[in-house]
Amino acid sequence: MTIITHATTPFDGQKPGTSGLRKKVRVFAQPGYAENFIQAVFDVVERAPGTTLVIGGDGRFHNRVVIASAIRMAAANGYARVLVGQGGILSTPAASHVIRKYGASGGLILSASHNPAGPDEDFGIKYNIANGGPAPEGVTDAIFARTRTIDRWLEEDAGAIDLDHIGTYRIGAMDVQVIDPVADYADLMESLFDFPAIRAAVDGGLRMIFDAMSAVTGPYGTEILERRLGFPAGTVRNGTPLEDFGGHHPDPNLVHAHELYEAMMAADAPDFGAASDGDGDRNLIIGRGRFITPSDSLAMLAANAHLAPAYAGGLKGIARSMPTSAAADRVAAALGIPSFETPTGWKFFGNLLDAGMVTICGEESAGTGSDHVREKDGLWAVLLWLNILAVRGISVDALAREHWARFGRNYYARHDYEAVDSAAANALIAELTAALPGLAGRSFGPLTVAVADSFTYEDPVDGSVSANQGLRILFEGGSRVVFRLSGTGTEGATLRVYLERYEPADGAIDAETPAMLADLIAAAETLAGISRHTGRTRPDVVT
Ligand code: G16
Repeated sequence: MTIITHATTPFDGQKPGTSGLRKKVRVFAQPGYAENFIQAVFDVVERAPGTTLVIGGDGRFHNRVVIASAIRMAAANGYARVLVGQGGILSTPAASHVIRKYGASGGLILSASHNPAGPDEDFGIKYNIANGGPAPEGVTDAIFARTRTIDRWLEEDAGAIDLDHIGTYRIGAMDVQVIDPVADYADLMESLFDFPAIRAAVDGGLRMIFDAMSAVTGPYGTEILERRLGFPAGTVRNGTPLEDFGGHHPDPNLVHAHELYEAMMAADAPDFGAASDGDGDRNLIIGRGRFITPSDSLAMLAANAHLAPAYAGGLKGIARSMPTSAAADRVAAALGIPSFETPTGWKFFGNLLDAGMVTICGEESAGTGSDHVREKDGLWAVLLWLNILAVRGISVDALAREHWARFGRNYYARHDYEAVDSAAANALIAELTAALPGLAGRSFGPLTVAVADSFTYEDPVDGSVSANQGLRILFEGGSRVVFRLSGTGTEGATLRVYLERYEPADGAIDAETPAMLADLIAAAETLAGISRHTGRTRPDVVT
C-alpha cells in the first residue's frame, strides 16, 4: 500500500471550543477541512509508536465520510490499530470506555452533541486522550496552533472503508477492528449497578419511558433497558439513530423533549421518564409529575449513590461546573467529603477524577457522570436513578421532597439567548466585566451584591490556570446570577444567564421556580442590559 501526501493550506477558525471543533456540515465538507484538523491532532498528540486509536460518532450526517477519511489517515500516521464502532456508531461515554478498556492512546469522536444534524446543520470532531476524557486545554491549544501552520496531510491509499461488518481487516500496516458499539458499554453498566434489584422492581410494575431522540442512545437503551433489565418493548422511544435525528434537536431539555415532559405530567404517566442527547452523554430526568433539574439530579444522585454496588464504599468527592447550582456542595458537606467548582466543560473534571479526588461530577447542562469513564454519561445517570428508586421503593417526587426537606432547595433556571450578534454579545460581556469592581454592596430590588467577579480556575492537580470562565454576581443569602457565552454554538453567539436562589430547609421549598427567580431575572436585566445589547426581550430557551 502507498501513503499519499496531500499538500494543504490552513483554514481559519479551527479552534476547539468547549467540546471540540463544531461547525456547520458545509464548513466541514470543504475539501481538506476535516483532514487538516485530524492531521493537526495526529501531528501534536503524544503517543508511543504503534498505538491504538478509537473512532466513533453519533451517527449524524457526514459521519461515515469523515470516519473513512480518519481511518485512512490513521494508517498513514503510524497507528497500529483502529477500533471503530459498527456503522461508525459509538456514544461519547461508550467511546470513553473503549479507549480505557483497550488501552488506546486516544480517540476521535465525531459529534456535535445535542446540535441538530443534516446537510445544513452541525458536525463536530473531538479528540479524547488516553484516560478516555476530552483533551485538556494544553492539548487543544497545541492542536489549534498546528492548524495554523499545517501544510500537508497524510493518507493511506486504501479506497472504500467497510464500517458495517464486525471483524478485523488490514489497511497498509494497520488493523481496522469493527466492534459491537454496545456490548462493552452494556457490560460496564451491569458491573456498576444492582441490575437484579431493578429487574425485580420492573417485575413489580416499575414503568418508564426512555426517549433516545432518534440519536445514538437508541441501541444502548434497547439492549440495557429492554433486553437486560426487562422493561417492556416500546419503553425506548425514537430508538433508531437517524442521520438527521428525525429533523429534531436532540437536546434533552423541557423544550426539545416536550413530548416526554407532557407524557410524564399526564395522569397516566409511568413512574420514570428520561432522555439522552445526540451523542449519549447528557440526560433528562422526570418523575411522574416532577421534573428534576440537572443540578438537583447531581445532588440527589450523590446523596443516594451508596445504594449502587459501585459506590457502596462512599464517594471521594463531588465536582460541579461553576454555573451548576450549589445543591451538590451541601450534600458533600453533609457527607464530609470535598467539593470542587470547575469551569464549564467536562475536560476540567479529568484531572480530579484521575487523581482520585472525586467520584461523581455534574453540570447544569444535563451532564452527570462518575469515575467509571471520563465523559458525562446519560444512561449511567438513568441507571443510577433506577437503581436508587428500585432499592428504596420511592417515587421521584417523594425523593425530591425528602431531599429538599433535608438540604434546602436551590431554585434554578438557565436562560439562553441564541444566535445573538457576536459583537453585541461581546459588548455586553465587556461592559459587565468593566462594572464588576463597583458592584459589591449595590442593591437590585431586594437583592444586595456580596461579591462580583470573573471566574478563574486553578486546577488543584496540575496548577494550570483558566481565566475568563464566566461572570458571577453573588448576592447576600446565597442567590446568584452568572453570565457567560457558550463555547458550543455554531451561529453567532449564545448568551447564557444562570439564575439560582437558595431556600433553606425551613423556607419555601415547595414553590414554583419562575416566581422564586423573578427578582433575579429582573436584576440580571438591570445588571447586564440584555435587551439593550441584544434587542431580545425574552430568552429563546429556558431550561
Ligand atoms: C459540552 C461540554 C459540557 C458543557 C456543555 C455546554 O457538552 O462537554 O461540559 O457544559 O457543552 O457548554 P457551553 O455552555 O459552552 O455551550 P456537550 O454535551 O455539548 O458535549
